[in-house]
Amino acid sequence: MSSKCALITGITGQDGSYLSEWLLGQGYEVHGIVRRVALEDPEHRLSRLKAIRGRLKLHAASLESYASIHRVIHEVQPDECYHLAAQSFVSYSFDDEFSTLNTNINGTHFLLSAVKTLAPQCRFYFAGSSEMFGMAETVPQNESTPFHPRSSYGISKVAGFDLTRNYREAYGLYACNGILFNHESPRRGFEFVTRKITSGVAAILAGKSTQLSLGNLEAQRDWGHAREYVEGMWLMLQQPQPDDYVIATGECHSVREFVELAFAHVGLDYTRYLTTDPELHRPAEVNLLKGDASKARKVLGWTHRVKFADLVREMVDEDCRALGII
Ligand code: G4F
Repeated sequence: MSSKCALITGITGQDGSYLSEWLLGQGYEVHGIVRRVALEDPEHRLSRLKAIRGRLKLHAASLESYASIHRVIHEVQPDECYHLAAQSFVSYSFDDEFSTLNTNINGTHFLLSAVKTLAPQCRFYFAGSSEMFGMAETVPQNESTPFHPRSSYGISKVAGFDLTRNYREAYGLYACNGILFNHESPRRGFEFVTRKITSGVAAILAGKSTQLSLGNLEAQRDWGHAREYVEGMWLMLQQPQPDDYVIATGECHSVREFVELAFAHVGLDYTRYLTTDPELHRPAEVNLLKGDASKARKVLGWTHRVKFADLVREMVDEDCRALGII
């Protein structure tokens, strides 16, 4: 057991909540950066942290303000910093490129700079993304695959990746990039396709809705379980040397397959409920993402355990349970 201190940005999100639970289980003192509005509306904004809220130390700060980041790093003096916060919804990044780039790039830069100045021994994790590969030249993608991002979100993640690597190389910071492929769970936000599907299935089953409207059904993603992916983040910061790692299952499935399986799990035929809406298609799509996590398996000993079909079923079951229909 450790008595280390960790600081998490994005602690209120899916990954932040699982990572907090994991770190508490390892004996860490866990701090989180949250927006002031979250502290003022805990019922809603801190809902994923409900079970562990009393064991966390939350600090109001904004990734848009260097002064507030500086204050938190100075106060907390973390041993490990997990930078998960971002505008992370790819679709939204097409509507507002400027705020996506500003928040995601400056937020990462502010944090790296504050860590370098005030806590240079702190180990730093940056949440990179498979969206950095975008229109990838090769399948599957690994740490050597060139980036070709297709959205301002993807571009902001490439910038964050480069900043993190540069702080490692230029200033000797122990800084790692995780290149995580899509990871889901019952805690996923409702705007992402997997949760939109599973909550939609539950609503149809409960008689609260009659159809599910989606965009591109043929896009393929490598979907894993978020609870396992946060263990990969932690493992990256426990190595003798900092490095960058792909975390993925190595299996990909289309959105259509996800839909089919989710409906079939509750005995429904998806073709009776599914509609498509051209408005939900993206101006530039990433058609096929499939990760090669062999480096993480070899060096970190990380491997995924939850199978695609089990992930879909768990998400549908949880959404049905929330509506009181199972
Ligand atoms: O669930 P999505 O919105 O996730 P996306 O764009 O792959 O990004 C997620 O994973 C990344 C890791 O690779 C993260 F970096 C990122 O922050 C985020 O967590 O969309 C998945 C696919 C896309 O191809 C999209 O076009 O589903 C397709 N899709 C089809 N209909 C839809 C819909 N996506 C959404 N959100 N809503 C739809 O109605």
